[in-house]
This record gives sequence, structure tokens and C-alpha cells, in this order.
Amino acid sequence: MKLGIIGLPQSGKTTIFNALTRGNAPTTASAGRIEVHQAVVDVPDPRVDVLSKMFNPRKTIYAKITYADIAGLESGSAKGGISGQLLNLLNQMDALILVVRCFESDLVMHPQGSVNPLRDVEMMTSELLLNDLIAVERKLERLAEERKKGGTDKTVNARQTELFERLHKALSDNKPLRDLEYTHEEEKELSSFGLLTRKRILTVFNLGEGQTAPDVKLDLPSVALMGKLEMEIAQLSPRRCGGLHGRVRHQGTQPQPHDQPVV
Ligand SMILES: Nc1nc2c(ncn2[C@@H]2O[C@H](COP(=O)(O)OP(=O)(O)OP(=O)(O)O)[C@@H](O)[C@H]2O)c(=O)[nH]1
Ligand SMILES: [Mg+2]
Repeated sequence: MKLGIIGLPQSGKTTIFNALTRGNAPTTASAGRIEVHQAVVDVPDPRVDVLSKMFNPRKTIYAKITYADIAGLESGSAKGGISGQLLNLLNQMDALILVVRCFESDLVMHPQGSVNPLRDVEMMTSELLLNDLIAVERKLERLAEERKKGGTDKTVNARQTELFERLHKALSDNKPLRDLEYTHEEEKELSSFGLLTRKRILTVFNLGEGQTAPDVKLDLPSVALMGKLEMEIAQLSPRRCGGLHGRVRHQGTQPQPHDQPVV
């Protein structure tokens, strides 16, 4: 499973990525740049540990999650549709983790000039929605052209037009596409058509030390954690603490020796 970590610039994406993967990717400004760090993390599972002890196999393989820290999505990114490279990266993800800044700091600039978690969630989710709306409108235009020209299968065209009009209606009503129901056939039709609001999103409120979770109502599931503190804990020796996740195999960041499962 691939999870993409997104959020406004300087919200703490790389910090949370490091916390989840015990990585030490540099948490530096990269405004306007598309940047990605990836790491594969074993999902700790005590059941696997028990079975492994019982049967003593040559290899014990845990379920794996790939985390990708994807910088580059900002307010305004979707105006003309999210750029190809970034969209391609986002499309490869099974679900998204949206990091939202809650911590206050005079040393770290906020792209909007102030800390406001609800505004930032809405800003990022509208970028995804706008991107899908543009993609769906383009598809509907292509379908209309095909109809004019003739030559293509009329039933396929009619079926797709009906589906994409339904998507268009939902997006125009500000509704993400994950909220719609699809037939098996429609799922198949859409699987090769990258639509970002069909992906599940977990919102992570990145709190400063001692801060409590913001009192906001969201349509998305959310968790609140102190990203910087979690990163520092995760970077300690795995034998001394568990951090946010289990053992790691790194890609693109420095490899570290983690040979013991953390329970
Ligand atoms: N004080 C404080 N600083 C934090 C916290 N979390 C992150 N930071 C700082 O905020 C800055 C940005 O954090 P990053 O994790 O690099 O943020 P990012 O979203 O990856 O940033 P870009 O990749 O540049 O968009 C860094 O200097 C972090 O040390 C926090 O909880 N408290
Ligand atoms: Mg970063």
C-alpha cells in the first residue's frame, strides 16, 4: 500500500514522514519544488511475531506500507490542472495523508501568513477537487467531440458520458468523488483515470509541543500528533522506543540498522 503525504509548504510533511519511517530526510524549505522522499515500512504485527516464533521460518515478512513525502502541492496548484509530474506521483498513491500545520513558530513561515488549520484543510481539499473537475470537464469535451465525429462505439460513449456527467455534478456541488457509489463496471472504467478525490484522506494535525488538537469539524477522519517530537523520538534507537511505526527499510533516505521488531 502506498500512502502519499501532502500538505501546504512548511506544514511538517517531511517531519511526519521521518516520524513514520524513522528517516532523517532534511526538513528544509523547498517552496515551489516538486520533491519526493519514499520509504517502505514494515507494519508491526504481534500475530506475525508469534507465528514466526512458533514456526521459525527462514524469512518473516510483514505487511508493508510505502510512505511518499510529496512536496509541491500548494494553494493555486490546480488552477490549470495539477502539473503532470506531481499528478503522476499523486495518482500512484492508494490513499493520502494530509498534514496540516497547527504549531506556532516565528521561525517557520506559513504560506498564508497565519496558522489556521480549518482554512488549510479546505484549501488543500479544494485543490484536489478543482483538479478533478478540470479532468472530468476535459473528458466530457473529448466524449462530445467523439460523438460529433462518429466512428466510436455509441454505447460506450453514452455510458461514459453518463458516468462523467454524474462525477461533474458531484464535483460542482463540492462533493468529493469518494462519496459516490460505483458499479463494478464503473470502478473498472475509472481505475485508469486518475482522480484524486476518489482517494481516502487522513488528516494529520501537526501540533506544537504541549498544544491540543484544534476544535474543528471535518468530513475527513483525522488524528492529531506532535510531529517534531514524534520525529525526535522515532530517530532514537529502535530498541529504546517504538516511535510512530515499526521497523523500516529506507529508499532515498539514509539506511539505518533496524533488525528488531518493535512492539
Ligand atoms: N516549532 C515547531 N516547528 C516544527 C514543527 N513541525 C515542523 N516544524 C518545523 O517546520 C519546518 C518545516 O517542516 P518540514 O517537515 O520540513 O515541512 P514540509 O511540509 O516538509 O516543508 P516543505 O517540504 O518545504 O513544503 C522545519 O523547520 C521544522 O523543523 C513543530 O511541531 N513545531
Ligand atoms: Mg518537506
